[in-house]
Amino acid sequence: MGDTGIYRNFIDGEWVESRGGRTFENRSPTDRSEIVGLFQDSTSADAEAAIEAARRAFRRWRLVPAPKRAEYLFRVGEILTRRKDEYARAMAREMGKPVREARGDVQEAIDVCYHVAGEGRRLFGHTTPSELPDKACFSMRVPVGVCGLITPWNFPMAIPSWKLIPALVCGNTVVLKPATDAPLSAYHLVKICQEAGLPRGVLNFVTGGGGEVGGPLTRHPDVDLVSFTGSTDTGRQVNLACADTFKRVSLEMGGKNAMIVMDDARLDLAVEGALWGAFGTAGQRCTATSRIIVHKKVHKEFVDRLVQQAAALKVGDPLDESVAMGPVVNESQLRRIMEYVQVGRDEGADPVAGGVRLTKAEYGRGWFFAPTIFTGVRPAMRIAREEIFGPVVAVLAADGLEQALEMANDSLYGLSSAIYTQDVNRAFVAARDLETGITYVNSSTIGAETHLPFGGVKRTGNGHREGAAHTALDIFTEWKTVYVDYSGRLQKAQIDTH
Ligand code: UN1
Repeated sequence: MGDTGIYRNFIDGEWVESRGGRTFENRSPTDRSEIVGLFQDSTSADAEAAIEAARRAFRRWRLVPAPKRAEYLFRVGEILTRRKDEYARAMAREMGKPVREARGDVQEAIDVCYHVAGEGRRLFGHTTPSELPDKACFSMRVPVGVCGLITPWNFPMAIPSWKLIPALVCGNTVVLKPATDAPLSAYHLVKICQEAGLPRGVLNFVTGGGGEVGGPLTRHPDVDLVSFTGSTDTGRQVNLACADTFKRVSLEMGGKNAMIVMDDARLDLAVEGALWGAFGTAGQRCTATSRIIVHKKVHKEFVDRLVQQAAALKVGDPLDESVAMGPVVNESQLRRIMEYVQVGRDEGADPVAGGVRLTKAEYGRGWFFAPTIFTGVRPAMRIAREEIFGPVVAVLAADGLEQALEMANDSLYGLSSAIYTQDVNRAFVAARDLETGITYVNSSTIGAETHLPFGGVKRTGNGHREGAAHTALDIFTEWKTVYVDYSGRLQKAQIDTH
């Protein structure tokens, strides 16, 4: 950080200003008059310098033994643990999630560091017998190269860590571009990596817009891999841009996650799960519960209880420990949410809770929207199909498990799903048949743990699974196959078998 709250880029081990000399403001969504910091509004020349630094550093970093690489990451976890509260508060200020949830975000990054640091002593490959005598063969993981990581604002420390920490343990070097709505949390992560002694150029940090910074990351021939989390529209652009130079691409995109509530469900659990699933992080999670499919027999009771509890949620300053829901991240998100609420009304759905922007008293200084519940939603309605990314949930009615599953699967997306039931048979059928990358039983659609594969099917992703799980290693390594012939025989003696 500079003297007046100016945060710089981190390129080749130095904190530097953008070559273009421009900055942008990071303002609090809770109080628009509050500037959290000024960040570099970088140009493509900055991004290119970062890519070149990462390319140079790759030559040495790939040769550092993985257990040694892991030691840096373990130290990052230790420093993060000490600063958890400080960083959680900064996060709450910059993007509006309640500080209790922000602690969970930092904790995810800590969990990733500790889990992945252990991976430095595994990174297992495969050995297998050769067809030939006196010949060994094995395959091992090798790094991919320079990774461009493009990260969102909703989990501004957790998601950068999901990508960064596995990338580094595998021996890659990185250029990280955080979302302009929440660059401070990513800055903290980078700062700690520097403190942990990571060699220069291994991690580079460039803030700024998608065009100037994201563009070069997706097009530059020296970037080997791009990992992106964000909207499906931007993901498509990233994918198309990366196709030109055949980059490896990992995409985590939208969701329209359904929770099924059966007639035998424990309604106390289901209502509480729905509340946090729908309104946690103001509904701005890709795993947020945005559809609730309720068995007709319990529909009325479930909705009554949900509406009552939603009305009791305390909305306000995310730094207040008793607040359950903060503002949404920015004005354009707020407008989008308001548009969708209008769409829902026009489609004939019934807004039984919320549906309005909150503007009274201190709400007027930020981007607050009331927890909103629509009932009478039919599967064809846009509010049942499109990702809103705000505190808006659509309730649909079903007359049994089969219909509920059909409705849940009637979506372009496939990230997370949930079923509330006391019937073990129904639970297993749902776990098998819900077309999503993650399914919860008697727990909401949110709350993924970092050491399990995270990702979705259909238009949510492109087949990869991120997080700290072994599947992240598949993203950040290439397989190298090695044959060692120790027979001393001429090749022609083997020719008839190959
Ligand atoms: C996301 O919303 O992009 O599942 C990630 C969860 C979190 C991760 C969400 N642990 O709620």
